[in-house]
Amino acid sequence: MDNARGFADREAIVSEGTVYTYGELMAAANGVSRKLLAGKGSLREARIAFIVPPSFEYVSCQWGIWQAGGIAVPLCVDHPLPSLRYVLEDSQANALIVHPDYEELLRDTARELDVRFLPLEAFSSAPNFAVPESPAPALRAQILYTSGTTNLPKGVVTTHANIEQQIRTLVEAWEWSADDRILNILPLHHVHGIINVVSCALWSGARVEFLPRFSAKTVWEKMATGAITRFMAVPTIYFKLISFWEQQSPEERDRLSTGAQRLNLMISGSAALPVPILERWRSLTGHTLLERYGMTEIGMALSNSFRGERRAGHVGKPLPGVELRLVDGDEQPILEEHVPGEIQVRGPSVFREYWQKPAATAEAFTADGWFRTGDVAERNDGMFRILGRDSVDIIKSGGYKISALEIEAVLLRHPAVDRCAVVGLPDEEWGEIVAAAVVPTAPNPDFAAISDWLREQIPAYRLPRRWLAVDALPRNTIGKVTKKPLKELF
Ligand code: MCA
Ligand code: AMP
Repeated sequence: MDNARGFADREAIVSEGTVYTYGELMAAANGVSRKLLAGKGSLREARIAFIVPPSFEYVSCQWGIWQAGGIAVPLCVDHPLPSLRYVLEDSQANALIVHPDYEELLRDTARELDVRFLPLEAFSSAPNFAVPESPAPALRAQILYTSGTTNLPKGVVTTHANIEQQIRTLVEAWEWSADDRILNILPLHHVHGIINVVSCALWSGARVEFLPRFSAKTVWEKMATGAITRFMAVPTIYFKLISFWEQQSPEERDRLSTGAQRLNLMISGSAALPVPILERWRSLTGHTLLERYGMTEIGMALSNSFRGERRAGHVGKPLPGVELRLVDGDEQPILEEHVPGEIQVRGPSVFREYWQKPAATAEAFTADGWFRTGDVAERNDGMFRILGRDSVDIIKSGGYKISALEIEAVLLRHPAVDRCAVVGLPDEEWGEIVAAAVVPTAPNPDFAAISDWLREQIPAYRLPRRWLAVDALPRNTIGKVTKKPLKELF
C-alpha cells in the first residue's frame, strides 16, 4: 500500500472494462477504512469478512481493511451457504462486507451470528476524516481457510510482515516490473491469486486485469492481443487452454501461439505440473512453464529460475529468504540426494498460527520453529522434486486442496449412506478427481440424488465425480479403512 503512493497516476486495475489508477484505488480503500473505523483509531485486528468477486472493489476492501488495522477474511464467491457460515463463525467475524449479488444469501445468517452486515454500496458515502498510517508489521492481516487432515478447514493467519515477505521474495525472484500486466483468473480466497498474482503486481506498480471467471477463449485473446505480459495458473487451466487451442483452425492456432510467445513469463503451481502438459505448452507457445511450489501456510517456498534452468517435473530451489530442509521419519535432516523426506520450512514468510487453534499450531511446528508441510520431496542434482504427500486424506483437484475426511463427515449425514470413504483418483485434467465408496443403507442408492444434496452442503469442486456402492469398505487389522486398496476398487 505504501508503494502505491509512488505510482498514483499509473494504471493499477482493469475491472469490468474500467481502468483504475493507483490513486483511485487508494481513495477507494480510504473510503472503506473510514466507514469501517467510524471514528475509531484502529479496528485492532477485528475480523472483517468480505464476499466480493475478483474486481477493483475486492482490492479496495482488502486494502481498506488492512489500512484500518482489521484482519481481512475473504470468502469464496462460489461456496454454498454452510461453507460461508462456517468461515463467519470460525473466524468470529465482526463485520461482513457484501457485494449486491450475495446480500440475499447472507443477510439472515449475518443477523443470526450477530455479524455487522455492510452492503458494498454503503462504502461510497464514507464519512471524511483522516485515515491512520499503515498498520504495524506484527499485526495479523489475513485469515485464509485451508483444508487439511482434520475434517473442517482451518484458518491460516498471516501478519503484514508475513505477507510482505511472501511478496518481496517473488518480486525479486520473478523480476516483476512496473511495466508488467497480468490477468487474474484465479479465485481470491487463496494465496495463488491473492499474493502471487494481485499483490505482487500491485507491489510493483504493474497492472492487474480481472476476469470474473476463467474462460479459455478470453485468456487466449488477452495473450494474442498483447494485453498481458505474464500469466499464472494451475495445471488444470493449462490443460483447458491446450484443449481450446486444439479445437481452433490452423490460422487461428498460429495467431494465438504467436501472441502467447510475446509474454515474458508463464507460471504453473498449486499442484504437480504433468510433464506432458509442460511439453505440449512449450510446443504451442515456446514457453517452458516455470513451476514453483507453495502452500497457504508458507507462501511460495521453491521455484524454478526466471532466467536460469527450468527443469520439467521439478520445482526448483528455495526462494530468497526461505529456509527449507528435508527430514526423515525421526525429523533428522537429509543431506543426500535422491532420498525422500518431508519438506520443512522456516522464515519470515511462514504463517503465525491457525486461528484459535493453539494445539494444531503447536503440532504443525517442530520445537525449533520448522513448519511441517506434510509434502514429501527429494533433491535431484540440486533441484527439488515433489513426490507426494504423507496423507492419503488430502486430495488436490483443479489446484484446490480437498479433505477426504470433510466430505466423508458430510456424506455420513445423508440417510442413504451407512458408511463411506473418499479418495482421490489420478486424472489428466484435474490432477485428481474425488471418488466416494459408499456402503448404502438400502440396495441401489441414487447417487445423482446424493450428489444434488451434497452440492447444497459443500463447494462444487469438492463433489465426488465417481461413485461406487460396496458391501463393505476394505479395512486393516485394527479396523481402519485402507485407502490404497480402495483406490484399486475404482
Ligand atoms: C469443477 N468441476 C470439476 C472440478 N471443479 N469437476 C471435477 N473436479 C473438479 N475439481 C466441474 C464443475 O462442477 C462443473 O461441472 C464444471 O467442472 C465447470 O465448473 P467451473 O467451476 O465453471 O469450472 P472452471 O471454471 O472450468 O474451473 C476450473 C478451474 C478452477 C478454473 C481450474 O477449479 C480454479 O479456479 N482452480 C484454481 C484454484 C486455486 O486457485 N487454487 C490455489 C490454491 P458441473 O456443472 O457438472 O458441476 S493453492 C494455493 O494457493 C497454494 C499456496 C499454491 O501453491 O498456489
Ligand atoms: P494449499 O494448502 O491449498 O495452499 O495447497 C498447498 C499444497 O499444494 C502443497 O502442500 C502441495 O501439496 C501442493 N502443491 C503446490 N504447488 C505444487 C507443485 N508445484 N507440485 C506439487 N504440489 C504442489
